[in-house]
Amino acid sequence: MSLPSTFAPTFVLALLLVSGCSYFEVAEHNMPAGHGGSVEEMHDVMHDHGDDTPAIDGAPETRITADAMAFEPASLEFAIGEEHNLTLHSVDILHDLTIDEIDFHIAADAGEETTGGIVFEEAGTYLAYCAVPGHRQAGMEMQITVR
Ligand SMILES: [Cu+2]
Repeated sequence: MSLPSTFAPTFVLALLLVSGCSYFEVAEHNMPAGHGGSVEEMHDVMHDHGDDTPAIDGAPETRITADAMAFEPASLEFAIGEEHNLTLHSVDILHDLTIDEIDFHIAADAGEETTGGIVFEEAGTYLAYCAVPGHRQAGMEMQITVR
């Protein structure tokens, strides 16, 4: 008996919640709060492990430029156990630098740079690449030698 009288208010409340929610999302997307959001969204699409690898305090830094589907330099060398920061500077569009074996990932949008720390515990040859769809296939790979 009481079903019709409770159904209507519940339905209206649900509508309000849904419309309130989507309005808030739209407003948030239109906020001029930098363009870091686009990189974060790409992360969510491309990776399930999310955020940039943090930098290591006080470690030496190597700068890497990403431009026109290539990394510069195209190869690097490190010692086993050496703490090092890699800074990725993207010139043209969103790029990232991914090293699967050490779960390393940093991304930089056009004109931005991002720094993340690396430590390799085992000697060998590692392949770093850009995980933005199509970029690795276009040649965005870098060889890292650890000895
Ligand atoms: Cu790229």
